[in-house]
Amino acid sequence: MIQACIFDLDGVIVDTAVYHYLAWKRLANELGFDFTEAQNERLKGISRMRSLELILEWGGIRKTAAEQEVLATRKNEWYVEMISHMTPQEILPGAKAFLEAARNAGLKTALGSASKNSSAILERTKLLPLFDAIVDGNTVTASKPDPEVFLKGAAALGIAPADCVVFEDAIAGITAARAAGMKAVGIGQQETLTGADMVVPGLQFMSIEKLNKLAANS
Ligand code: B16
Ligand code: MG
Repeated sequence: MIQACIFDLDGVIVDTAVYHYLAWKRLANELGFDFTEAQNERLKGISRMRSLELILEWGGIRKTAAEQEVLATRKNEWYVEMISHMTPQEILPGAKAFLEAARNAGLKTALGSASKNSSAILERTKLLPLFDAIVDGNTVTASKPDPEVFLKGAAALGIAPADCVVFEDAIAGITAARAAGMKAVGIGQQETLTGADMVVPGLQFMSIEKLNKLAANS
């Protein structure tokens, strides 16, 4: 029986990809090379340090670990400045309504995100009270597709992994959910999110009825 919903943040609840893009682009430009939107797409769901490694690789630049820390901090300062202006209007369509519907149906809710800025984003968008637990880049050591983030979410809620459903927009997150022994609802395109138990274009297309059907089919 489904007892909990665990949500990825970026691409599921809000879309801060454009802010990541602007901050990474500024950093790349300062280092003397460009960074495209297509490259930014490939960083969705990927941790900050791994994203930087990939960007430096694409720019053909080598930096020591200490220099990488400085660069990542710089990028993050620009990103944090941008998200500090976010408003509830930036919540993706249907996300708030589905969170409320899940809670009204007696389900527990948790966040399972790679971001270290998730609390700031949830505060700015006023969604923090709708989550029973927050697990993010500050509490997790292994990145998706490792299941750690979702297993910690289930543990924080006190719910068995088999009774949790994960909502994810990145293929690495779908893989992580399956590895955790959870059901996975993909948010995006069917062709991209292979491996998900079900795919919807956005949470406005999700309902408790569909969730129950998913449970009945397993
Ligand atoms: P931060 P998610 C991910 O969020 C983003 O998709 C990814 O682009 C970002 O690099 C990562 O968080 C880390 O974010 O720099 O804020 O710690 O999709 O896992 O909610
Ligand atoms: Mg995501």
